[in-house]
Amino acid sequence: PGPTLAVVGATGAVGSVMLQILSQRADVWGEIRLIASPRSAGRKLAVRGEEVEVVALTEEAFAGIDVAMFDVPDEVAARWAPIAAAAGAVVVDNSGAFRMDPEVPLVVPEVNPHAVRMRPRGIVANPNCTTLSMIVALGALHAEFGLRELVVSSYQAVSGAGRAGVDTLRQQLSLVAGTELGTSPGDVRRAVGDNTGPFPEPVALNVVPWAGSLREDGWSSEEMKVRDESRKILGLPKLPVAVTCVRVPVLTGHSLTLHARFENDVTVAKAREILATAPGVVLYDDPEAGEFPTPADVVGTDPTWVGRVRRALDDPTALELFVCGDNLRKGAALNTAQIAEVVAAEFS
Ligand code: 11C
Repeated sequence: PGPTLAVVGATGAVGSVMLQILSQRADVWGEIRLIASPRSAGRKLAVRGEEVEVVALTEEAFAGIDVAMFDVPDEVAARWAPIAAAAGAVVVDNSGAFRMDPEVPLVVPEVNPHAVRMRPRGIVANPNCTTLSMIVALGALHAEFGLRELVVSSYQAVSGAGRAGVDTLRQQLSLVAGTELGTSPGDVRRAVGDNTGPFPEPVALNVVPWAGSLREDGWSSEEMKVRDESRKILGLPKLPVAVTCVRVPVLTGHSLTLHARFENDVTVAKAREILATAPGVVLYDDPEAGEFPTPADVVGTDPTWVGRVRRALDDPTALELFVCGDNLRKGAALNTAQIAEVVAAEFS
């Protein structure tokens, strides 16, 4: 049998996508153990067509585990990932706790797979879903053209904020559907009430220019993650990056607009050739036919979808792009599974 795998946080929004992905991909694993908080212990979840009982997160739960995928809040990962690593597991962590630790590689298998081997703490980090929703396409363009500067705006789905985000949008939509709301100032806010869930403002019939928590000088944590993580993954520690993160009333599928400036002049033809052949990327871009990716069409799929490829009107070294990806799949569970598979290959 292959190496043993633990899924920590198996009952969460990303955890359940993880179990689907493990059931769909080529099976490289021996035992798969499902781990969650003590209150979920005893539940049975389906993976690889079998019902598996969830066990509580304890030190003993990692006995005999070779690889442990974590999808839990930052503070839970900060405490338990080192315990799992000390018990002998290679940890692949999807929280923000270790991403910027210089002794923890931050890996996207299509972009920097070699980084997986340099893991002195026994921990490999998985990027934030917003970074992941663009970085495969951007990495392919960087490999050819050499990235010099990046300006990003995100259009983030509510499932990035977990089950609470999904529940909030569904509930708000049920309150505004079929009404005249959205026609006078504050009417949506009054209808939705004070309970805006994990978002600072109503998200139904709205866009909210905020994700995460407040950082210095008015930046949000999500914006800082996109900047810091992109620099680390691409190996460009001084890359100028400007980011604005925005939440939109989409259940799943993060989208981003990118203005990417490169070392030399670029052509749309060459950019399209790179994007059409890059692993993990689908170019879907035919403006004459009105074809471009949207989150409603890419949800549930694995690739990073790219459309609206244009050369900047005022800068021949820059490209404008629209990218879209499933924030729970490539944005979280799929990339974690891909990293775990790279580690699993070391066992054969
Ligand atoms: C969101 N990207 O859409 C965030 C959620 O650092 O893994 C993921 C937070 C993280 O709200």
